[in-house]
Amino acid sequence: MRRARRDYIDLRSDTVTLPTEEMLEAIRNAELGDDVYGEDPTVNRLEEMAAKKMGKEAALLVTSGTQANLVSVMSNTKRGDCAILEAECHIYHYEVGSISAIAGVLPWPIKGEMGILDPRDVENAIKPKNIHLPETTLICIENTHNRYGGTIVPPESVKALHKVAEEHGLRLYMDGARIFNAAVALKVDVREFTRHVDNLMFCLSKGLSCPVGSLVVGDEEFIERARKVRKILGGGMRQAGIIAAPGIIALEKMIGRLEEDHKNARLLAEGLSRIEGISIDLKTVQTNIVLFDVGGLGVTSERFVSMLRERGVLALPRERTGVRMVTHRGIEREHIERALTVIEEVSREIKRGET
Ligand code: TLP
Repeated sequence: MRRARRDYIDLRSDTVTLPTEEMLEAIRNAELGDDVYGEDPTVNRLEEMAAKKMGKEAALLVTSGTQANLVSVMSNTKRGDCAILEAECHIYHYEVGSISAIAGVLPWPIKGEMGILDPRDVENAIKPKNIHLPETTLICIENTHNRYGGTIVPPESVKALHKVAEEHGLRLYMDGARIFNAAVALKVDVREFTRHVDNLMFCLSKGLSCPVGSLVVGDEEFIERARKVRKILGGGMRQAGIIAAPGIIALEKMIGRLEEDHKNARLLAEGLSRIEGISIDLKTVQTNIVLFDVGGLGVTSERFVSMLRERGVLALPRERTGVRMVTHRGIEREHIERALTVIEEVSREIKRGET
């Protein structure tokens, strides 16, 4: 396998991870069939494994996290419904408005505390029965929460939201793109989170290092609907065992190592907190995402990120002065140390007015 961008320390996202040699070998040797007919044994095995791991009845392999969220929203609602979600969540910000454009659902954003919705705010937002109003049928949460910096929505908060959902006859769905990061960070079984939601998705192609794929997980009836919705969206795949094969390895072997990414994120965050002109809220650094602000240096994040790039470090600019870095497999302690040195150099240069 040839690796692109070998010379960069790529901290833009954990989506940039490449498959392991073992994954490539598994792809090569995967037993295949036509998954639209339900005949790909490798896909079937991955879906069974995923359902079991999450403590649910069934699972469905889809192409991406974005597709997983759309399939799930559509399978949990009907057109014209209203879905309550956290105001900074991925579904609302980064999925091209598909919740309204394609699902026909009215998103009802509520601000949470570090990504955690207050059950009272959720309860207040549920629409009463009234001829003028859409029907609220779904609550969406995100765990870990991307835009708050990989923060964890703890099991007790998920449970409290589930209680509200149950009392009002709504469903609770979790965008668990990085739910294993949350479980590893809290050292709990992932089912501590999943038992309190009706259904969820998680991604294979982030910290778990697979090249493609996400899984939607829930009860049999929901997954049957989701399978049909996936087909409507053109997401029915044929010999998808080549995607599922590395997924099986991910579930068997890649979860525990997420802890390393969390340690590296901590190291990075603590280093950043010592650099003058950079501000960071260490409370938000709970898993593998590090958000910081370069406003104190008097530059935009675009400029800051482009200066890092010139020196071999890749990061993502966020809004005017925010920067995001994400740790993942392939980023070792020495890369973090090197990145910190580069960030220090760039910050000093900016302060001396050399840019
Ligand atoms: N997030 C990506 C970008 O889209 C921002 C990233 O680099 O973090 N839910 C959550 C919480 C996500 O963070 C992402 C991806 C998705 C859904 C969508 O997954 P993909 O990229 O597979 O469509």
